Amino acid sequence: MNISTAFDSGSVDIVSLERADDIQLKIRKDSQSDFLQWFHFRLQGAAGENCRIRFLNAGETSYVKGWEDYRAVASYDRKHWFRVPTSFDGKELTIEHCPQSNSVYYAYFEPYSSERHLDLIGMACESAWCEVERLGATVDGRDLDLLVLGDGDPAKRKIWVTARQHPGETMAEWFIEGLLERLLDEDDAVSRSLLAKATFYIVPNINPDGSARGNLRTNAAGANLNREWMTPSLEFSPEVYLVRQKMHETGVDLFLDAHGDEALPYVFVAGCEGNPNYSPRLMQLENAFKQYWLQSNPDFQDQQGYEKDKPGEANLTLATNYVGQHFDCLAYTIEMPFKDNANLPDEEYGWSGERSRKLGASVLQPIFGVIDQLR
Ligand code: GEM
Ligand code: ZN
Repeated sequence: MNISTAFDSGSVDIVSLERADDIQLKIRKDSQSDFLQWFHFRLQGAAGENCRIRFLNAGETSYVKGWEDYRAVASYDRKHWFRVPTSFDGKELTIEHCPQSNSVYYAYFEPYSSERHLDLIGMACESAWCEVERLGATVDGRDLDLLVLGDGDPAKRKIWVTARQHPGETMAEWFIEGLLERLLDEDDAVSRSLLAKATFYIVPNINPDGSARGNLRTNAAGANLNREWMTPSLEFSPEVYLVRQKMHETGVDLFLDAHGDEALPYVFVAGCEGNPNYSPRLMQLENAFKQYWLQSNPDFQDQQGYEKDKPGEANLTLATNYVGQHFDCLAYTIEMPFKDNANLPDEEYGWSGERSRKLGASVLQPIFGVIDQLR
């Protein structure tokens, strides 16, 4: 048998590979950081074996509640991912699976590769409505890609969408893929109406280094990008520095930041209720946005989510809070589950790349609902 991680977002440490029914692994820490949760590896030579894969340090990971009712994903062809029997005893996470092939991949969530990212950029640029702009270099020297959709008319609204500040939250880039595909559909009336009213600035992956490295939460320098928005630096968090700089050039009328949540099995949003500038206008915009989304996509719900920030106590180092405060605009963190949507469970797949894509396409409805009220 063999286990390898020498591929995009591959990450796990091998403790023992002596017996298929007692494979012992450890989840690896993020670069220059103590965060740990993401895993992605290839197992070869175990076809027909009743494999028992134990993650010995699951009880020491960043989000231990993420293992309750969690099932890992597996794939033979790296395109079709399915859930496999998984259990957590408070200390170890155990996958029990009999691979049908001598090559099988296991991951924390359905991966979104660097190559697929570059294909997404390529697909978008095929459209006459979309230009790609290189904002600069990441810590490891990758291009930081910005997609600009629309004619850039300064009179139009500016809608910014970012994804994968936390690179292991791969559902965020699946979400962007679905959003982009619909926004660039010339037969879609909502898309055409939106592009007549707004310019979209979309960053499909603000942390490409962390994605390729198999990090859950940090960039190559160990920065949690979603705590860098007050004082980003070109050395430690160039990805935030460059996006923020561009936002200051264009202005922002609506901001969405796509994430995944390890523990809560729901799709939800987190707003700016704790910001110093939070106002009845922003509250009304947040409520309208949620109502439009509730009416158009039952995968979205507003009963479960993060505890609300107390007035004036928001942490302005977070993207949504910083942008909402600085630009006095509607700003939301969008959360998707690593597990499943408990309101609409899918036994075979749980929450998935495809459901994230469909959710991304559906977010155009609430954007369309509030576009004329943003200012
Ligand atoms: C979260 S954002 C947390 C927002 N919390 C409240 N109460 N508004 C983070 O960065 O920790 C996003 C994520 O990682 O999914
Ligand atoms: Zn996140």
